[in-house]
Amino acid sequence: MTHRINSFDEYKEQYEKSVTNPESFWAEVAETFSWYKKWDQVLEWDFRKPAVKWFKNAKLNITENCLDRHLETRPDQTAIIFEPNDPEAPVQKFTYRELHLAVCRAANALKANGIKKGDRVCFYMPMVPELAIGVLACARIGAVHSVVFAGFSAQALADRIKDASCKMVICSDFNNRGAKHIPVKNVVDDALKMDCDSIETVLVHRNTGDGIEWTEGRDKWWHEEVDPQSGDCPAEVMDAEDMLFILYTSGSTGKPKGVVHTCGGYMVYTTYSFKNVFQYREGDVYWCTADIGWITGHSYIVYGPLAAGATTVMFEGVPTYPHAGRFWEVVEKHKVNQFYTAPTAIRALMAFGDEPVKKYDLTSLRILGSVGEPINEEAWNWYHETVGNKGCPIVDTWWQTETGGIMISGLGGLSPMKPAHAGYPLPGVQLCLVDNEGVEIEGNDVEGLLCVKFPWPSILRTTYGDHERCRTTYFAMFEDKYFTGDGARRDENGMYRIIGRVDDVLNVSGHRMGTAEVENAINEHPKVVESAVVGYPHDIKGQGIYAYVITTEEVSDEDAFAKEVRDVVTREIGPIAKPDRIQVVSGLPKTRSGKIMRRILRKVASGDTSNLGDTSTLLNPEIVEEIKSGAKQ
Ligand code: 6R9
Repeated sequence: MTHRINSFDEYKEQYEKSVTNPESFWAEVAETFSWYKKWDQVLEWDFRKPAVKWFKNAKLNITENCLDRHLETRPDQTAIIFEPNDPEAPVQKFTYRELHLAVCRAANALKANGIKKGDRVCFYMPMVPELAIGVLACARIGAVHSVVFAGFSAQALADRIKDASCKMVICSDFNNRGAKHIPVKNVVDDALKMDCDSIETVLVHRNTGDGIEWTEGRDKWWHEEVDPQSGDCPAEVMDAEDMLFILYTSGSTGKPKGVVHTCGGYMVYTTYSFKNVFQYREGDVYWCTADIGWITGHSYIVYGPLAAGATTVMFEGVPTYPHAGRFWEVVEKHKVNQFYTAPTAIRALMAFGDEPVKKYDLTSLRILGSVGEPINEEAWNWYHETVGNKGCPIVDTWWQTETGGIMISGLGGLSPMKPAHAGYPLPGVQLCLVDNEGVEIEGNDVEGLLCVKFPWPSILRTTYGDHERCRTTYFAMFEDKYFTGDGARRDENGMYRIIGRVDDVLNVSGHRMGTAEVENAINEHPKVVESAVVGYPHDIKGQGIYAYVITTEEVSDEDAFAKEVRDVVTREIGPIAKPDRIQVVSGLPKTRSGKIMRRILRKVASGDTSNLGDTSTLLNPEIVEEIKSGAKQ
């Protein structure tokens, strides 16, 4: 396939072209895909509404592009390598022909169970091939998938099912994750007790074979529904702007947002960015360690790599099971060429030293990728020196659920690299930095709020069921710009360094979480009156969660109380949102207008109390001393 940039000069040329004539640039890229009907117009947009249409009136099916068209050129090439949690368990491989067949069967099973174009199907599953197959089966028939990370609680799952009025949930019986054995179907059963009236069917994939509860009429086995189906399932003709999926993500308010991506632009952009950032070549084996429950898994395990005809690895396990060398063992085993992971995993493995890395032959590695949060210099250097043996370029890829694909990154091996800097925008991505008033900050060696001033093909189209929320969150802050919520620096050479969120969003181990979301969960504890949550620097997680809690009565056993609070958060959201530190306080620092002054709470949480800044506007300045003296370290 064409459109792989081959030098930094070529990148500059392409970038220039993408800015001066975006429509012809993207039309040329889009020409390399298969469409039932081409577009009448490449782009129509208005950020004020927002309304963005790419490839207007074009018709396609993304699975034709991920599967069918490869049947002519690479039917016997491996599409997916599945590496199970247990290293002794057999590896499963699907060629493009086999994957096509599996997807068609699953698609027919969905149809047989009443799923039609436009219906929403929720997934709550481990990283097994059936997850990728199920997602593609939805896309095949035009159903909209909403994958919920299987670490979320029953409550969080129920909220997401209800928000999208899903008709079906697809889950597994149990999950194996490291040494853990997680009763997933059980969580689904609990969620469905919480008024999820829209659900008609629960399709259960037999993963471990352990006993589960069964609701006759509602629950069905995946293998019984899928296996007898025909392997012929014509792809539904989709408009380029028809919905492909919903993926929930946290914002600064308590309620997660259903970010909506559509078929045409998302396909074009994820494929284009995949090939260029990872410099994917025919025959390469590519591995992204993310979970398909996050956007990284959607775009860079499933859609981008498969549309590009790549071999993509799916890993069920965790980095440290059964030992801290597991990632490297898998790299050696499958001769992985591109490896894409998160800084939190790198930091966690770095703590085990070089020895678990050095045990394995990593000479197949050509490109290393990072995503999810800023990568600190120490982790960057270890990744580069120990894992990459100084011979593999690192691509530090900045992007978001809302952007659908990678926005800022080096192109593996072509672009200049600088630790902790994501680098330059991809072709088609027109960035700008603005000040608090929205005035653009020109020139280099400057810092500001990161915005994008022109649409790229995989920009979010709406937030499900609430378009106004999409407008106010992303497009109303600054006129005619998409606001990312991140602050960034542009260095003297124009390279971007992401500083982090400027809103009330935490980034814990690369997972986004709104402070309000965690506070709402903590407030469910019967003894909690009010709480405030902030992030603080954490060696492994990047950010840890620090919670300040006001209680109805005095707490005699703080440890026992902290455990109760963590249990409540686990129940409401999931274990990833558990506060690391919990401090009981008698009040929170508030301004006269009643706003919590988080600046002070952040400073105390990070142990930096020497200069708390101006506290004179506080309604209750005396509380600051109490908070300082009781700080948890
Ligand atoms: C893909 C993904 C998005 C937020 C984003 C930013 C942070 C992601 C980053 C990064 C610095 C990187 N982020 N990649 N920060 N350098 N390479 O992670 O999507 O879960 O929506 O998170 O993550 O703060 O705004 P999502």
